[in-house]
Amino acid sequence: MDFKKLPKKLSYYEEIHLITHTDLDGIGPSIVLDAFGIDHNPYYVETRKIDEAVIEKIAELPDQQLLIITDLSVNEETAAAITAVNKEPNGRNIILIDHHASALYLNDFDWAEVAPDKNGIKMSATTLMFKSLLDAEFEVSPLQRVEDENGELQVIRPEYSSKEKATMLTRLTHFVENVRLYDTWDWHALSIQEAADLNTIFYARRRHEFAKDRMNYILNGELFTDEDQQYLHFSKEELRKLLKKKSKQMLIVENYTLLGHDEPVNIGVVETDSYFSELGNHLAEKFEQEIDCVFIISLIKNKVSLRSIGHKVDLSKIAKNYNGGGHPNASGCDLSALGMPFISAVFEAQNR
Ligand SMILES: [Mn+2]
Repeated sequence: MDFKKLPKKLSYYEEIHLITHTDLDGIGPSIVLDAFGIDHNPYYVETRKIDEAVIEKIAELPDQQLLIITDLSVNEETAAAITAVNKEPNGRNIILIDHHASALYLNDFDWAEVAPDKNGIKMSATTLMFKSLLDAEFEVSPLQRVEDENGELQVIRPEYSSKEKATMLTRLTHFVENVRLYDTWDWHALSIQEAADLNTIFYARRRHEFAKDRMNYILNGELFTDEDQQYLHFSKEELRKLLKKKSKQMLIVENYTLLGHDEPVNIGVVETDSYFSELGNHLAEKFEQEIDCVFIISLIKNKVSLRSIGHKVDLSKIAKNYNGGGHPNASGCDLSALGMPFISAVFEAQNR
């Protein structure tokens, strides 16, 4: 994909759709597009539902409309469907921007850009979206959505001075970097708490309110609202308690063989449904001598969050074998795919 051609392309389309991930790095590209004044319809999709969602969208995508996919990757079958759409003469087009190493094969297609890192810096989807728009010489010029007399949201495009645009670009850059720091876990190594706080607030707030308040940040310079600040204060205490409790509860499944990894591993297993990354990292560090990775399971959600530190295991390869995917140190898969052998091993660890 020649992203330099983006500006011409974006103004050419009658409507733009964005299919993106449900996490912070998923909403990031939508906020970036808004900040650059590019109106679009966002759809938030779980990793496991992406192919279904894209195929469905293709079926209803009208002529002269663009679909952008960010922070998610499609399988080969969907990739073939996208290639076919892009060859049609009706002006429909689909592009994909992702940073997951497991999606590198999509770079064979001219409609995709997959870059896990650039110049030695780990990328996030939000950063890649931001960079491609900057490279394409887009200007920060936030569109705003206001309710009209019928309660419907109308897009307005205020005029900004070049000084205002420069200030807003600095703020947007800061927001984008915080998303990148969080998504790549660089915030942890660099001890940048603000990035983790941004993620906490993302999960605490309703998605559209989060987006609206971050747009207010770009306009006014206040990253967290008073309500956000109060929540952060409360949640830090909650997190401290959770880390302590789960450190005590963690079971160790020893010498367990996983698909996608040659040697048997020791797995620290806990159950929770919040703070996966904070908890996973905390346990992986605390029990570095005893375990190779942490599996955080949620039976209700049929979800397992895989976390590790260092290079002992490539979790993305393991997760791929269990209906999931992700990064070497942070991935996710289905509990049902790990299946009864794993669950039995957990019970055995419990009885030891
Ligand atoms: Mn991401």
